[in-house]
Amino acid sequence: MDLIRLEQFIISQGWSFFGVADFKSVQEKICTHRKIFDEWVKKGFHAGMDYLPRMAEDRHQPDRKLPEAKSAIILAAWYSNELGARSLELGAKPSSKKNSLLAAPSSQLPARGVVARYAAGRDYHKVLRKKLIELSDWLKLNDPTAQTYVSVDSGPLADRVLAEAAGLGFFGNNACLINPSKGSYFFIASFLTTLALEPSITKPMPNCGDCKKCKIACPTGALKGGGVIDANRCISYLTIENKGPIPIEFRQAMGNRIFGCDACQEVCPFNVGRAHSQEIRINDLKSENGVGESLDLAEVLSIRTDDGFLKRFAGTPLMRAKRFGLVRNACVVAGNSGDRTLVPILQQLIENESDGILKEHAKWALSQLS
Ligand code: B12
Ligand code: SF4
Ligand code: SF4
Repeated sequence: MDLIRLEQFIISQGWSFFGVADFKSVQEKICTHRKIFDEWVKKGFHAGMDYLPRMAEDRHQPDRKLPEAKSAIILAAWYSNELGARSLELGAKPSSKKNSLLAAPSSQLPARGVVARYAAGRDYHKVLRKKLIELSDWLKLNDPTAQTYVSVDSGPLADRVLAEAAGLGFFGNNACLINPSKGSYFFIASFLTTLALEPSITKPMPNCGDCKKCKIACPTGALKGGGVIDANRCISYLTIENKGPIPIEFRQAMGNRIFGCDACQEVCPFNVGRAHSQEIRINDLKSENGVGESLDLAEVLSIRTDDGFLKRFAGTPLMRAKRFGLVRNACVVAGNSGDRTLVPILQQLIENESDGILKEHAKWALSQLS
């Protein structure tokens, strides 16, 4: 396989950077990771994400997916730069429920909820998977003996462990994979092949040193140190994966984050000042082609049916939360907003909604606004 042509094809597809790892070295890293993963699950840090331990066997034996795998190509795509959504500024820990930073600038703009940067564009699973399949077709055209297996995020592969093995970055204390010269606002996509490709030359990586900025900035105390996260406390988990209520103790700390959270990345010195090296090269991942950086709370609170939700959010990462999750989150953000113009919409929600959990969240929001 001509590596220069492979690289040219990958770059022409819009990937930001990539690395190649020898499959054996990937397997070794995954063995070390298994202990960390099992310990994490034993402590219950996976919260309600039962699919993680369920997929554990496949996840730790990637050769089950492609028995003759010899190489892994791990690809990174920027989804934002540090100039994107600013949940830190707008959604900082409220010191009181009347916090002026959280309030809508009344009479001017409708109150809005901040969408985490990774979710502002089109659904990355679909966008990146399509690119991986194109890459697979290209590879097979060049070498018909090649077999491949592709996965982005939801597949049973430990994306960050593979990315670390391919030299894309190091594990930060904020539990993200960080590229030392570029930062962490990138998706990771994994591509296994039976072709024996030349592995990338990996550079020695830095580490976090004495820095604790992410731990201090985390509004809910979800970072336990050493890159370990307790998902039960993480706003990203609570607003996206969680199928039940948002525990009362975390509601004020959510601030105006309606979907996901970036606080632990926004303060990271590896991201700050790096906007120039975080150019989004795949158009569908740009916020102008998706839901954008924030949502109008009144609009979200007025979505009464699953069909209405589908019409508004089809093809975006927000589908993951379903109508239930997004309306639940919007109630919490409304309660934190200080914007009393939302009171009638919340009252209507209480009257017309059949879901008891949503009613309770709307009541909580009203109590915060009264
Ligand atoms: C479950 C999951 C979550 C959970 C749990 C998060 C977590 N940190 O584990 C929740 C819902 C909270 C979540 C949140 C987010 N997620 Co998420 N998530 C995943 C998913 C599906 C599995 C991750 C997992 O298995 N976690 C369990 C831990 C134990 O395993 P791990 O993350 O693979 O590895 C960690 C440890 O094992 C440890 N480790 C491993 N080996 C070693 C060795 C040493 C020496 C050390 C010190 C540590 C260490 O460090 C790793 C990083 O923490 C992956 C996709 C995938 N298939 O891997 C995406 C993924 C991790 N998420 C991603 C993103 C973008 C996010 C958010 C930024 C979204 C947002 N803005 O809201 C946040 C970030 C929150 C955070 N600070 O981590 C990206 C991360 C890209 C990157 N550059 O790191 C991924 C890789 C998706 C993708 N393919 O792009 N996510
Ligand atoms: S995503 Fe938000 S809540 Fe989760 S660990 Fe990072 S700062 Fe904390
Ligand atoms: S904020 Fe500091 S401690 Fe946290 S990941 Fe970045 S460098 Fe590491």
